[in-house]
Amino acid sequence: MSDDRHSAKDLSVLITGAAGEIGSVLRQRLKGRYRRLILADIAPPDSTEADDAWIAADVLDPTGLASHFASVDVVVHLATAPLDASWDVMQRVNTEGTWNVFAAAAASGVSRVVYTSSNHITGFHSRADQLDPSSPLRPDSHYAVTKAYGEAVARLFADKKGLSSVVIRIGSFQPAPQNIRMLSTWLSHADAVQLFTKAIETPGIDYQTVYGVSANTRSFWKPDTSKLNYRPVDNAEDHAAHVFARMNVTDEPAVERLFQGGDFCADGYSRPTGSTDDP
Ligand code: 15L
Repeated sequence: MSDDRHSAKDLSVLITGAAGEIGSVLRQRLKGRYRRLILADIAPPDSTEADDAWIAADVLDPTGLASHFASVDVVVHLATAPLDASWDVMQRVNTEGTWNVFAAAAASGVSRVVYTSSNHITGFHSRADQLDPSSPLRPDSHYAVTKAYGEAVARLFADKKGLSSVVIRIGSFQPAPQNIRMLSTWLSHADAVQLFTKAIETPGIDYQTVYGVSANTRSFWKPDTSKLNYRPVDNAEDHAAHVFARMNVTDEPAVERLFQGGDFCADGYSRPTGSTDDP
């Protein structure tokens, strides 16, 4: 796979899961930026604009994916199972589906896959720690385990097939931070657009992982130092007064308050307290 892209205008970009929350923002903000922007989802949303290039694509259909990826330069793989999906659906869409996307991309000559992972892949780290992409995985949920699988697939295809991959561990993608945890994890829409744009366009990347987070004073994750040169501008601290007007620190249940993953960690938590590895 060659990584000889020249400028954004030359690129043909396909987004899986384009009807979802992140996809809906990207498809509006990236309109007109690329030679082609192909929007893929199981079914297009109810309201689409006439010039949107929608296709129906299922990540569980490898043959269909291969045909859609012909002459695509970059696949942005957003498609994911809903958080409340059954384990059967979640593992199929997030593991089998992600494998299918990378395999079809490699077979079709796609030069890069941008894979959306999640901050929950390191959710069981203490909130007192500041992580970078080399910190150990401590997934906090079934969902996070499937994202760990996806990151492993991305690494495998980079190492074995030379398929360039950028892995984005999305924080809390919201118009504004909704609670105290999001003062650390917030990813604004504008910063997300900057990050995805750089992930799509920065040449010469073999494999790179980055936390998708704004320039939050309380961030759990260190600023990006990679070749991507991601430089977020929004800071959740600007919304802190509003958040604290609605809740106190003690409103967060004790287990949520300990760990970066918050309620994902608390869900089903039954570990006895007092063990040596407690944060
Ligand atoms: C995620 O990975 C989820 O997809 C999203 O719904 C939020 O829970 C987000 O993380 C978060 O950590 O706030």
